[in-house]
Amino acid sequence: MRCDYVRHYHQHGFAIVRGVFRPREVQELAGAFDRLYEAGLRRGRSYRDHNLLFRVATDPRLGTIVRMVQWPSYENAVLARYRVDPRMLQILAPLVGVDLKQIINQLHWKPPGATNVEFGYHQDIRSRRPRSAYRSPAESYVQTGIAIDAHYAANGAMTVLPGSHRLGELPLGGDRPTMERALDDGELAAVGIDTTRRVHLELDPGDVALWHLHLVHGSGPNVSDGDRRFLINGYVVADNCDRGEWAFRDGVPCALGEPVLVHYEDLYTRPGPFYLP
Ligand SMILES: O=C(O)CCC(=O)C(=O)O
Repeated sequence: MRCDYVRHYHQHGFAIVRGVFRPREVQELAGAFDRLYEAGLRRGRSYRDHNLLFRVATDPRLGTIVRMVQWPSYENAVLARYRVDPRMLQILAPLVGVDLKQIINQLHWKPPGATNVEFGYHQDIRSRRPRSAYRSPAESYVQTGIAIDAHYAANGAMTVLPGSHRLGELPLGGDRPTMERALDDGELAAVGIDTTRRVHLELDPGDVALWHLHLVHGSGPNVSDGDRRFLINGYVVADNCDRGEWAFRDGVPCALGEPVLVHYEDLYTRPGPFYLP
């Protein structure tokens, strides 16, 4: 595996490792995405069962869409396998070591023509709550994204601001949820970021992107005629995090068991299943 991605990550706050997963493997992942999408449409509403969350939304052009599913790996053997794939560890180890917990396991969809699928500019540090559970977050946490489809500007690729990871935590977008905001250059200008520096992550299926907790990023609508499916897994140095599911202990993959506390605060008092308003 090429090692210059580590230097690129430190310098720019993101990196791309090309061709990690083979076409046959991407096809297997795409099949898992499609089955989960259908399950979300069948439910027709946002739904939670412990950490598993289907986020179903209405798109002005397409009607009911599934925007994302969190923690499908509790139920889906294919996704459970890829979250702890040794190639992911190989990519992560030079950055965060071999004792890792996982705090994000998420599928994102942007169906062709969908507009209600944007992610406003944000830094992932914003979602690391409670902050006391995350020690030395900037050095301890790496977010990864596996492209299932080709990922490019027209289908709503991730848009990143290279070097913005060095700016620390910024008040981007106020309190409004990232998934309810569109990409808005005005928000960048408001925190003093030069909007001309943004770049789209261009990925082929099977490529893995990595980004830093402070990297400013977001993504726009899908104005192409193809799908845009993206598998996101976020890992953290186990010693520096009180939350999350073990992913690798001393480099050995860890299977999921009973759900533990990650983001859903009411896991033990209101585990579900239930529909969300
Ligand atoms: O799928 C996307 O473009 C959103 C990715 C993202 O912003 C995130 O996971 O933080």
